[in-house]
Amino acid sequence: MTSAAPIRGVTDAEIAAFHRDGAVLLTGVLAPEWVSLIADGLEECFAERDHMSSEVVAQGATVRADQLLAARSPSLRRFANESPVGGLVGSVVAGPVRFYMDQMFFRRAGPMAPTPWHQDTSYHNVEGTDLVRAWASPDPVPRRASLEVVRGSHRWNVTYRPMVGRDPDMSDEENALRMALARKRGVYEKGGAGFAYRSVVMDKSLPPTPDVPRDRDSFDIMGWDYEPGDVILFHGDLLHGTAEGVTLDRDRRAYAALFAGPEARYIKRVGQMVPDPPGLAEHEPQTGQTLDSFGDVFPLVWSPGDWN
Ligand SMILES: O=C(O)CCC(=O)C(=O)O
Repeated sequence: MTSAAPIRGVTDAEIAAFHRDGAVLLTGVLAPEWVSLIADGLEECFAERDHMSSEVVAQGATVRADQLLAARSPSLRRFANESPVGGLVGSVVAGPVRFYMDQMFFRRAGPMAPTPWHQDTSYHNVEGTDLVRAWASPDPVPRRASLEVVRGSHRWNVTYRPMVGRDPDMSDEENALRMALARKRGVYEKGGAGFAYRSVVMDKSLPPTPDVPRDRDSFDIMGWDYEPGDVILFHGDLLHGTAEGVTLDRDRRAYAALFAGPEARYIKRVGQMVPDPPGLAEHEPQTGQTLDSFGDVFPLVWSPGDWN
């Protein structure tokens, strides 16, 4: 499987912007057939929940956040492995790229549940300087509803404590009560937008994530007007989220895949939030192993020379 060529290649200026800011919007890189594949795959997964489907309720609105979609959707498996996104990532890491995992953040039109500010890598048993997220949507997303990032935060050399909004096995009322009690007792620490840390998997050795919504003006926040066919690439350590108090005029169906360059390594995290991809446990992975040790779990999707 090899990542197909994009409509256009990544420019040197875009590569420099990615490394400087931690994120870059690549405009007009995906042909319509790839955009349709994302829409089909997301609708398919939205219609059929699995055991990792969760509804995160925040500020009275809901976002459906599912994990490991390529494992269950042929459309998204094809997109992750064969679309240009793997090669776009390869252009910024300048090395071979493996597909690590994917997620969806699916919202219908109406009040928008904000995404809490976080770093992606702290949620997974992987670390490295060349972990890159590729974010794409079949819907136009205006700047006010954009994925937002703190410019340059991928260089802060810190891993923050990951946060979750709610326990998917509990009702809204139980969750709200549990969070209120836990905060009172100091078990959870409040994050932005009513999100909280979950004590069972909380790694107290990691510093709390900054409350970006509260101190918004003190951060250098970037966002974009996004059109279908664009791809946002951002570094796995970059602090990102979405703004609060937004109402969506139309659906905002987002697909985000995490890709790994050759430096990425397995790390057993105390605070791992997202289960390892299927098949990894059988390898009995050890902290420090590079991902090429698990080639059947993390397929190679692009190598230098494939199309650039
Ligand atoms: O699109 C969103 O709301 C959040 C995306 C995100 O957090 C991610 O891709 O890691």
